[in-house]
Amino acid sequence: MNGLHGVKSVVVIGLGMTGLSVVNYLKSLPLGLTVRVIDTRAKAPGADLLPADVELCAGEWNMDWLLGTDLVVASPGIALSTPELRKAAEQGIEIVGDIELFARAADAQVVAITGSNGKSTVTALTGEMARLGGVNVGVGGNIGHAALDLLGKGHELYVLELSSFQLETTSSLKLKAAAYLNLSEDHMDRYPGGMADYNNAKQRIFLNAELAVSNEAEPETRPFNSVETVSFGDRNAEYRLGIYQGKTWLFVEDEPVIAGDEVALVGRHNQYNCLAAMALADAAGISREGQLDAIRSFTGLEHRCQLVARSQEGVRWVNDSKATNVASTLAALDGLELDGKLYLLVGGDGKGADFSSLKPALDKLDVALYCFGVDGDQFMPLTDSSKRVETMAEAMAEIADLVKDGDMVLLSPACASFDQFANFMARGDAFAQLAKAYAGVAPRITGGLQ
Ligand code: UMA
Ligand code: ADP
Repeated sequence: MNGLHGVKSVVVIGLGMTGLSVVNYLKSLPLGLTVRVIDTRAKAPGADLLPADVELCAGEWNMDWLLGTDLVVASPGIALSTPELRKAAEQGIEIVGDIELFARAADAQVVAITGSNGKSTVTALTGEMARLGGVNVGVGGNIGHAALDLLGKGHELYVLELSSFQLETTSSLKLKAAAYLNLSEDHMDRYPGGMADYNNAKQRIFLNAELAVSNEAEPETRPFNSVETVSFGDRNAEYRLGIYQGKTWLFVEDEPVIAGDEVALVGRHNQYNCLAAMALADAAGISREGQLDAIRSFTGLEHRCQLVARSQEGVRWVNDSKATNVASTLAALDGLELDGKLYLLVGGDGKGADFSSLKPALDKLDVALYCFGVDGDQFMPLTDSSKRVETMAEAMAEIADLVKDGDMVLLSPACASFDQFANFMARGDAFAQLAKAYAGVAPRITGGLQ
């Protein structure tokens, strides 16, 4: 079962992680398909790993290939509005993404997660719940492990993180449950129609879902279609935070299931992330015991509010490089209480965002704002003492001479990294390396800020 009946030739657009997984998958099928790849980059990242019988056109479009094929598989980094892809679509050529191919071949139940922030955390946590609940689980998608690479490994459950780009090219993914965590401004360079377009793409997660998991506080995350819905939140949500024996607990319906202070992840946003993961896990039949074991032990992923160094003087360096939009930076600042000053590093590729909503959160803090990267200027009006620097390293060097006991240096840039780094991981690694050097002590890595 692969849904490729009648297809003889496929053109794959993009040869990054997705494109390569698509090529490998297509070549593994006993269909004798002719597979060709177009990548608009002169140096396509996966070129060295391409099977010898797969032709590559790099640095330009080959319209003969594109318009002469039966099927196009587009990587998420390529917009469907690209004129060449529009032309192919106008000529009636089917264009899908890797997740659609996965959907047509998936051999076990699937749950999936989308949203502007928290996707990777909820995906990894749900996967951990399944693993600790004794389920052979495959975790992948936008989290950094191509979904097609999970197939054929005997998994009993798939947990997929899905970006809006991936959802745009997916139409038949059957989901046991689908979570839409939140919606905030991001990727406006890809959605000229604004937030409505971005939301429409995310809503596609519910197209063939048995259960929707929505955020009670964000009506946009409720399905447009009539799929059964549960929500997470504070008030009437099935999965909610509430007070029990004088402290915050995570509730399912009326039952308090785990105290907030037993959650290994830090911050209120992460307690909501746990609730969303529990809703998905319940739908997938994962035991409550496995769920709670994961909530107690999962301290989070790298580059998300991660303490990477602490000096003998008590200065902390925190890597939140994955904060690539305003809402994620706001989540890092929310409830932050410091004895000293916050040195906040922001900037990079702003993706057309409006950063003014950071101002109220910054006004509440004793903060020195360092603005770097191609869109650094856009942050300058946010505080009176903002400093413009060219690079993150330049800011780090300057800050190292200023920090005192109780201060925190936080990289939570609210921007993508592509102007100066290969990706957010490279940016976070560079920060951590400098932080360790300036702290002058062996790092103590933990999952959170406090
Ligand atoms: N590109 C070109 N020409 C091409 C193809 C791609 O210039 O012909 C550029 C794109 O504009 C983009 C870059 O190359 O900047 C990478 O695009 P890609 O589609 O080749 O990316 P992959 O390496 O396949 O990685 C993708 C996801 N990346 C994107 O959607 C941009 C990865 O998510 C994901 O982990 C991987 O598939 C496996 O599913 C990363 C990401 O940044 C983490 N996602 C965005 C986000 O989370 O905000 C959506
Ligand atoms: P995504 O995969 O959607 O980018 P991550 O789990 O990688 O989400 O987290 C990205 C950023 O968003 C990090 O800075 C993290 O601290 C922050 N974050 C995580 N969960 C939430 C949430 N529920 N609301 C807002 N920000 C969040």
